[in-house]
Amino acid sequence: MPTKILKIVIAGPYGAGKTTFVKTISEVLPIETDVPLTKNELDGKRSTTVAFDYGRMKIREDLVVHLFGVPGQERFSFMWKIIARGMHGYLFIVDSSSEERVKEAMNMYSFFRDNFPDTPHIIAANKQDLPNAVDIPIIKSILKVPYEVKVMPLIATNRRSALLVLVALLEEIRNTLLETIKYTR
Ligand SMILES: Nc1nc2c(ncn2[C@@H]2O[C@H](COP(=O)(O)OP(=O)(O)O)[C@@H](O)[C@H]2O)c(=O)[nH]1
Ligand SMILES: [Mg+2]
Repeated sequence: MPTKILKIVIAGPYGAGKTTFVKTISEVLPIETDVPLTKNELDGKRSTTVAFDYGRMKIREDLVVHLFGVPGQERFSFMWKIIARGMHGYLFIVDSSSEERVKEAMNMYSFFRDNFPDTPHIIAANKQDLPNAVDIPIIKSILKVPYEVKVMPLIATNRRSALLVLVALLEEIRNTLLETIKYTR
């Protein structure tokens, strides 16, 4: 049976949890391109991703998912389109530990919506293990998420939680494909 390959992009701002997510999910040793931060960038983080994260997971004998995490900082935005090329869907991760952090995701989310309007995606509200984590409806309103787009809670360090989010995205991709077939008949 031929193996189907899905390209999934992991987007979201700096510090959202993209590298953590890819590490938690990946069955192969993930490629990381994190470098130490300069002193004025240190705010609880020791490193940042400058190229991309890569990970892979075999869902079934005939279905393999390739994960590509983009660098979150705005100054790397020229790479977002390059990495996103040919993707089947994307997961947009936000740090939901405070409203300020959620607001930091506004520009990047708009970028993805504007540049990839027809690509299936879901949003993951990460760090839901933290005590003051922001609730899903507030995230929807800050990011102006269309009603049909799913926002799911996430704890990227937890494999079960990460897998639930990945499966929800795969379902979204499948539904979009089914819709496409329906309307082109
Ligand atoms: N409490 C908590 N911290 C997390 C979670 N996911 C990631 N982090 C932390 O958030 C920081 C940024 O994560 P990282 O994966 O490097 O973010 P990236 O810049 O999007 O790749 C790191 O210190 C992680 O350990 C989570 O689910 N809960
Ligand atoms: Mg990273």
